[in-house]
Amino acid sequence: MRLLTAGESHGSYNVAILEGFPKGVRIEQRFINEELKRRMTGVGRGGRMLIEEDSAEIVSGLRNKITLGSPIAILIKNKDAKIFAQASDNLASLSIPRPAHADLCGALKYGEKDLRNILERASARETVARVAVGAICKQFLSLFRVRIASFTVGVGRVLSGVKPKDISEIIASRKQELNCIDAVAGKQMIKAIKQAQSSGDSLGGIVEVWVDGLVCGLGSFMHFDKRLDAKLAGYLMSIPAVKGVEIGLGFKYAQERGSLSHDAIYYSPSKKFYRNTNNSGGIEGGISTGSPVVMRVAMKPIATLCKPLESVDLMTKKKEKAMVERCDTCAIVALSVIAEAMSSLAVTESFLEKFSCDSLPEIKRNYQGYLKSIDNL
Ligand code: EPS
Repeated sequence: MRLLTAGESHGSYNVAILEGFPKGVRIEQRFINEELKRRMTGVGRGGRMLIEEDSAEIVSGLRNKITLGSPIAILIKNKDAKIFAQASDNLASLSIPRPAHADLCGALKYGEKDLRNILERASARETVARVAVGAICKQFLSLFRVRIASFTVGVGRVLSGVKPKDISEIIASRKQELNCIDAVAGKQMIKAIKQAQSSGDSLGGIVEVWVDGLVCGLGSFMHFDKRLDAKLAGYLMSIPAVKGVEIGLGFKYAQERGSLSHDAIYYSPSKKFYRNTNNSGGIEGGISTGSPVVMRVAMKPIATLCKPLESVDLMTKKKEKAMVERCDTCAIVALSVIAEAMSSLAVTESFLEKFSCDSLPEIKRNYQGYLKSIDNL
């Protein structure tokens, strides 16, 4: 599969084109819109989310809700459109870059004096297109009982120590305002966000994503870019503001002794091969083990500060406060939804690599045949 997204933050539309998605899969636009709505929620979002009503329009690749195997094109309209491909706007030019945003490096790289021509594409608004595609992939994966869910582990320095028993507990956490399964920590996180908001500051955080129901055997050690962990980490790192990804025990794995941390292997005729622990995070040798894939994603604080940092005007070279348009304080719930979407995309790609990519009946045949073959090993 190949995904292409297009669109400026305040252009007319965000666009996604997904090529290589199999034929014969029923897609509900309603589910895509539910995911887009989830992306807009959470304490700490800024004024833009009060303006937008994100919803997807699928304009090609389906007939009567069933995929045709042709590229799927999706449009998401920006209500707050103020720049246009064929009409001039009256927007003032912007010249004071925000630290931590793409403003300065983008301007230097592209030889640009008006920072609007950089920030429009660098904005995290682009993730609406990815969430729409993630919702398509989730619908495909659900046909094979694969479920993807996430929860908030931390906001700033407030961390939750609660570990979920299974993915159902994570799905239930969506009812919480901040998507946190630890109600006490969740309240402290909300308080931290409100405090940051009132002082014009911003916060980052950590989310944990689970992919449950994958069979053993997705991804490969045969070549570096076929590794499932490498693909997932790359896709998660491509989310704006993400600075770290861990799989399983992650950085803590490096501090443990192998004898105390590797997942010992057992066998019983009913369970077949199994493990009692999942420190690998469901991936060994770049291949899914059959245990849930568990990943943590760390996001830095939002770049635009209402109480701006020092910067320098590109035109005058004089010291100035960084520009402020509109500020989000924290986008941790959005990160959860986007991380689920990128994980769905990565896993679907590996799934199609293993079981073919043309039509759903063929994929189902290959999948069932493979399950039989590993059972009989
Ligand atoms: C976003 C839309 C943007 C920001 C935010 C994410 O809208 P605006 O720039 O019009 O306020 O709220 O952008 C960023 C965090 C960023 O880094 O650019 C959205 O739809 O998610």
